[in-house]
Amino acid sequence: MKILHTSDWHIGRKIENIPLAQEFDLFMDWLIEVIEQQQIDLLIVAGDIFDTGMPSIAAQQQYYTSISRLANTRLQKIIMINGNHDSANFLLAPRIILSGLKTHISAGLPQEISQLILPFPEADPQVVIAAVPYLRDIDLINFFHDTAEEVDTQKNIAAFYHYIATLVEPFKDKGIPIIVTGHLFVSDSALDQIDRNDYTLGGLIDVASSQLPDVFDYYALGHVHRPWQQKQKNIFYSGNPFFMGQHDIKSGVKKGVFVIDTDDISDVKKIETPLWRQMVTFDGDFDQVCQQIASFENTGILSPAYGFAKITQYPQDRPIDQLYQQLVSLNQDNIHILKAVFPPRLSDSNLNNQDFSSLKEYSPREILEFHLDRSDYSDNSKEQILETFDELMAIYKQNSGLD
Ligand SMILES: [Mn+2]
Repeated sequence: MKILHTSDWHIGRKIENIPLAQEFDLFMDWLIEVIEQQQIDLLIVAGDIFDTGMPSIAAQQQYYTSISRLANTRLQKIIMINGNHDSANFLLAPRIILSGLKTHISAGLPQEISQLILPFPEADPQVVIAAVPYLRDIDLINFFHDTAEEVDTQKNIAAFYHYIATLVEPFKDKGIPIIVTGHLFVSDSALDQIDRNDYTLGGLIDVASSQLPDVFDYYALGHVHRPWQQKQKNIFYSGNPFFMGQHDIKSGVKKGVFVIDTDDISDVKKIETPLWRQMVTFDGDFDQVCQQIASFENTGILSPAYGFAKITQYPQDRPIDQLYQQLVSLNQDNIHILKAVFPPRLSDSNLNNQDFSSLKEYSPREILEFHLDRSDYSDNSKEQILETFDELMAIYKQNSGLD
């Protein structure tokens, strides 16, 4: 029995208002080819199916088209869980129709937790999938009957996985491999501080891998966008299948999916996805960035590549809008500059004296940082203000479909 693990499709995602629909379509073509070539029987999608809880019509169309295409492959079953970006109810609404398309949706906690345990094939199981969805605080509080003072999300998540471990024990005793899913942030030293900030956005609590049970042969996880594995606990993040923004560029790790064979479950294979759309960052003073952009060669399949520029210094006698226009007009066949950040002019004592037309070159966070730098707050307070800001922005983006 062969299983393919992928996650974080973020259907409907846009960067700087440009939809990543073409990238997703190419991914789906590729995925279907891989399913046939590798003779995959089961597909697991570990959450963040959509980018937002109420996806656009175009995103919904892409989702249902993909499911019907996948159902027409050799796959016997598709198991999807919700992520922190998804609305559980939205995913569950068509579940009866989707069950006719080989698709099982696990989103939110059912009344009977044992319903999360899916032996496969049912009559004579060769593998058991414990389809644990994204665990929201409220689900866990209800499940553990916590009072307000007792709430400890970190402890609850770990305890829930230990409870699931007791449910799969009879299968484990028969030597049947157990795969558990999840959409959570397992923190370990391999993830640096920047990643931690990215992944605890939206209020996700980090759980140390040492707190999780040992019984599972494979944790098929979503949430961390970089492919990542922790062998001691069999923890695997497939990551998102293609570049979805600036944070994907810095890791330098190739995107992909994981393939598991129940005949030898410890032998996990990563299959890299092609580089459909290359994304790059340019850093330096204005002339250096111009040169980098002008000499850039696109190695992605789609043209142009997408670029993000961060300018450290620039001629003080020219308006930022003009410099910006110069940047974006360079090498347009190869590279499309989605965003260029210019630091505030040194001559300006505060933002009030700035040419406000250039404010759009800054992210809201950069404007806040600019003000904090000039404030009397302690470093500690500044950090707390920025953290609170990040949390609010994540909630706002999630609810409004921006990002
Ligand atoms: Mn995600």
